[in-house]
Amino acid sequence: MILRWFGRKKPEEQARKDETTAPLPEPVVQEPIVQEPPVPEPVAEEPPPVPEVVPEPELPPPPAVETPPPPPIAPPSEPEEREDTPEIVRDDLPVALTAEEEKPKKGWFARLKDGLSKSSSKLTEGISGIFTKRKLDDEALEELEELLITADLGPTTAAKVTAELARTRFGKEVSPEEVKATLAAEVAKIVGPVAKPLEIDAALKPHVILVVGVNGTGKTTTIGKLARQFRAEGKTVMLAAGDTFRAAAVSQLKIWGERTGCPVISRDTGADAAGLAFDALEEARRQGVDILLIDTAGRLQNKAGLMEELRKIVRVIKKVDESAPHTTLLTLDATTGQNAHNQVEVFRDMVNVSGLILTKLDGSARGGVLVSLAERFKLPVHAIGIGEGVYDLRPFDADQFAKSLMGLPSQ
Ligand SMILES: Nc1nc2c(ncn2[C@@H]2O[C@H](COP(=O)(O)OP(=O)(O)OP(=O)(O)O)[C@@H](O)[C@H]2O)c(=O)[nH]1
Ligand SMILES: [Mg+2]
Repeated sequence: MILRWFGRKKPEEQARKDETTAPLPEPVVQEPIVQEPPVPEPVAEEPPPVPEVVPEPELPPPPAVETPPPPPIAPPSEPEEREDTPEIVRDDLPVALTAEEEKPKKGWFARLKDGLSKSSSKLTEGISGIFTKRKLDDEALEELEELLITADLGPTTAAKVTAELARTRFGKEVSPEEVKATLAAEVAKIVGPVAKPLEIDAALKPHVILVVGVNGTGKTTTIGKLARQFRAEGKTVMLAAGDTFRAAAVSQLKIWGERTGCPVISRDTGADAAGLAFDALEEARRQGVDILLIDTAGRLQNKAGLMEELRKIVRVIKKVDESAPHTTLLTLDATTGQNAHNQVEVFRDMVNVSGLILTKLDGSARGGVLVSLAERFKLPVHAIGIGEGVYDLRPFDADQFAKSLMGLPSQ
């Protein structure tokens, strides 16, 4: 049976209420696996006994992790030595859970609109500038196309959307409101086909989700947010700290594990990531958990060794379950604009990316990139991140996104 996570249609307030009040089931916590020397062909281990723990009643805020923006993508043909990769110091992560998680007070649409306000104000101000008391002539269309390109909608989308406006309104006086409404409808048409809920196959124990992406794009944070949502739905979740490259990456995931009541399988820094993934999958199978979320290292795109590591993770987990990973999520940071296109190309060729999650749509003026990604790659967009909080990941809704992007009300 396929359960559609994100698929429920409810009034916003009710949905939020359900989510915040849903009791988390009793989790089991797995002691981290003690590091073993890297093994080329990993072998399953007997796990230690599993203690019962009571989950935190409330979710404290996520760790304040400072990550520099992802570097520009270099062609994969320029391998660098792994040893040369600069270590990002993130050892200042909080270790104690103190404050309560701030639950969102505003409805989802309001928060989406707030989040996209930088992108939408650029567009709406531009549109008002072009169309106030003006006929839709060639010059106005050219200016509009230019504006859409600078808002990261991409040249193809900009041309298509502008042509549609010209088809119906050319030579007529159009108001900024009419232009915005037409553009929102066109954007919704383009992104509609890719707005697909993340489907979890309940028959799989576990459904394996591999999370990949350039460093700093939000892989670990997205895993934490997803884990909370799955747990709130009563599913059992296990996390695998596949970013064995940095000690801080493991501790960051462990914090998310504590916060969401999910066991975290980890090894020490430098351990073989594929071996860890193998162990985690065996353990998840043994415990019969519903979902295994595997975190991976960033900086893969210009490091042949690390790229190979990602492929090896996939190869090795297939030895346990030929159909795994069942979902491969690519996280993309919306603030990187058109660079996200290169990232999709690189990761799509490397692993079989099954869907996208656009993060950091809040505070970015480049939210339009989602439209050009949809147009070009047609990959499902499962969810969008609009903040660092555990509640700031939501299913991608084409209509709401298009309206928010154009600064229009939801109705
Ligand atoms: N504003 C905002 N910040 C986000 C969002 N998602 C993640 N972040 C922040 O982005 C930073 C990087 O997120 P991580 O989850 O550590 O990214 P990562 O891909 O795991 O990074 P590496 O482990 O270095 O590869 C953190 O400070 C997060 O809090 C989002 O949707 N909005
Ligand atoms: Mg990470």
